[in-house]
Amino acid sequence: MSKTIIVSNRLPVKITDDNGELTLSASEGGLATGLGSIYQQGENVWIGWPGMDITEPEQQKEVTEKLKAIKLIPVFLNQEEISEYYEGFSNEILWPIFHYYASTFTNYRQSNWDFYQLVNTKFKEAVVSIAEPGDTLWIHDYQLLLLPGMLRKALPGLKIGFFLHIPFPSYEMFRLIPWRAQLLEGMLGADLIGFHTYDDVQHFIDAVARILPYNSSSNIISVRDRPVVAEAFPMGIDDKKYAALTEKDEVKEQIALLNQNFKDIKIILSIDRLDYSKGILQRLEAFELLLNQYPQYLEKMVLYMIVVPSRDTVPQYKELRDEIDKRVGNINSLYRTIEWTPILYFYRSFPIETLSALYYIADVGLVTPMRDGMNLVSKEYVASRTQNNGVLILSEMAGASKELIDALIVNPNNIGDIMQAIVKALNMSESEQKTRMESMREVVSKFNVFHWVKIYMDKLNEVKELQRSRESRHIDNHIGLKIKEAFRAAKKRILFLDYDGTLVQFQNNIQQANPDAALYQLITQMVSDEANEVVLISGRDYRNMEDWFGQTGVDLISEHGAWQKLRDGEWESIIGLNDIWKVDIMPILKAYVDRTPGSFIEEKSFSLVWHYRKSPEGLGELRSNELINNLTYLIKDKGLQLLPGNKVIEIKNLEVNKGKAALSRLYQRKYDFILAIGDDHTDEDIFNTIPDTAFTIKVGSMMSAARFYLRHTEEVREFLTDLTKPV
Ligand code: GDG
Repeated sequence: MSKTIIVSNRLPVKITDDNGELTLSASEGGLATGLGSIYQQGENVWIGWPGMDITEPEQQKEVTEKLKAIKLIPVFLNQEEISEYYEGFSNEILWPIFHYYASTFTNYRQSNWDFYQLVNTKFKEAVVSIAEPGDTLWIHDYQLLLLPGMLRKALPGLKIGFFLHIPFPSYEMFRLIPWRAQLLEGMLGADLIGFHTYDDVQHFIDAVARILPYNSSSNIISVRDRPVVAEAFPMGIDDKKYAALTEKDEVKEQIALLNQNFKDIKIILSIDRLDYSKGILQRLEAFELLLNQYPQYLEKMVLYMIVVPSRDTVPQYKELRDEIDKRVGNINSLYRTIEWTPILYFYRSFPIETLSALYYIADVGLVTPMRDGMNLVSKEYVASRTQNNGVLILSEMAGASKELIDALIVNPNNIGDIMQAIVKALNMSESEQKTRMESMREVVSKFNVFHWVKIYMDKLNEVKELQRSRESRHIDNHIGLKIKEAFRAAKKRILFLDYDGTLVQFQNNIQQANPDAALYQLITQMVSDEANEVVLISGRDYRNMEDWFGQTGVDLISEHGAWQKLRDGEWESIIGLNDIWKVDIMPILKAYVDRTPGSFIEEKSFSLVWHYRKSPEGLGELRSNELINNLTYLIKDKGLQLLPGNKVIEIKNLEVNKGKAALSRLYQRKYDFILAIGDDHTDEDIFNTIPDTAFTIKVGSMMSAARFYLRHTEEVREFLTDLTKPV
């Protein structure tokens, strides 16, 4: 029976030490609730650090036993590992960079990195000791970015999912990390990489494109021959649990008490872990501004602020705590009256029942992080509003703002904006509160944490399926033999071969991708058999094709089919094609060349191509998108087509494509063996139009209509050499 293994830095457990007597209790974080449905079933387990420095072998044994009973497996870390890997690398390098808090003072300590690798290796060993073929792994968060890659190496067939709970920063931030390439390679060991938002996905794909030599098409990255998918899965909460909590007697009692204490006083609630990314100081500033600008609210409202202790061994967190203490003290001392204190501040955690009561009675939920992967507090507030009232103020920098669009969305840096939002919230009519809250409650309910787990797991299985079907279509010995048998049995064969990316690799300079001696030799071998018609079918200019292959005995189709030449014939173009449209398009392309260093125009007889392979990464893509937008309308009535290719955009006559050109060849004669090999999406036209009995082969690992796959140009050459070798 295959099992699922959850891996995260922390195990969902609290260990308390009563004079050497350890007691364990399950902790109920959002992740633990969501994944509870998984790890508590069958053989499934959860691997992680129990959260304490337990060094005594006897005690380790005891803890291991106790954890085993609740399906948890510990990875023990010593003090040095905790301080270097967890506090150092994870929380002083990754956390700030991923939350856009990098500064010139960030210290990229080598020892932190060494320990990060070491502890990830420790986790790997823990997984390897229990993983079996067919198992599924779900690895969580930024402390374990290297783990998927390490496991992929150790157990290549494993199904590995990874989820990042914090934002993935833009390339400009991410590139600062000295070990950026290794971190990305680590993540790409997974089959499915999940993020909270679409922006995170885009940032990740962008970083991969700029740092690693992998191609991607929309959200699928080809890691060597393995497609890896990056996708957004906004995490939800167990909304029913929060709704049900408000009905509990214990919670009702607390609600009654709070109502009594805050009669006629509006409560603005703020709950966070102690973290500079949560925008606590800015929130205080906005609140102070409100007290200052709107004296009518004095004694009419309170800010109920809970800050949960966290990472207080890290110096910045200690400083932050001191600063909060100071600010709260200042504000309270300035505005307090005998009967009223503006900020009720608690630096500790509370039982969930108290949170529930607070969520239930708070008139305003004030959630204004500077950056937050998702932010579950905002969703918990909404889920607890069973009366469909209350107002959520939410930072646009929280992942949750993408879903909870009916909140009052604010920029957390704009103190005035936050203040105005509080004023608006305090004055919002009940009907508006209801409309907004109902629609947010619907979102929170539909996209709850169980839904999150389900769609993630479904997708992971789907990706694995995709890889398997891709793998089964790769030409191995067995398939190779079948094709060879068909080849041998045939009397009249036709071979359509694309050139760039199929027979030779792409080069920065298009003229550098010229044929080498080995390729000419292969061509000679192929054409020496009278039964073979070899057709090189390319988007290149016909003069270029003539120079290279005019005398080799192959048939040539160039410019995607605009020109054709039989082996001993003359070049002929499709009748009726014109190029007068070039007059209109050329100036536009020239403008893009002026604005995009490294780009240039290639003029073919019936098409124009804008190349950006040599342009700075990113700028080329940006301009190419602009260009596409720019041209889309213009080409409509001109009978033209836009063809985005590998770092090129080609504008050509609509009626010309490789599929039509190939098909016209097939009309002329009967062939009993048809083969087509190509790598980019202009070749898909061939795969889609020629008969199903043809052997169609895609080079690379992108999605394709082809029946089979080869990995790269060398494999293509080996395959053709073997296929056509004289017997
Ligand atoms: C990371 C990402 C992402 C808070 N105080 C108490 C308490 N809490 C609970 C809340 C909530 C959780 O802690 C905090 O979750 P957040 O999502 O708001 O923030 P992070 O801890 O930073 O979480 C974040 C999350 O991962 C999930 O992917 O959303 O962006 O930074 O559930 O209720 N719980 C109890 N007492 C408290 O005093 N019992």
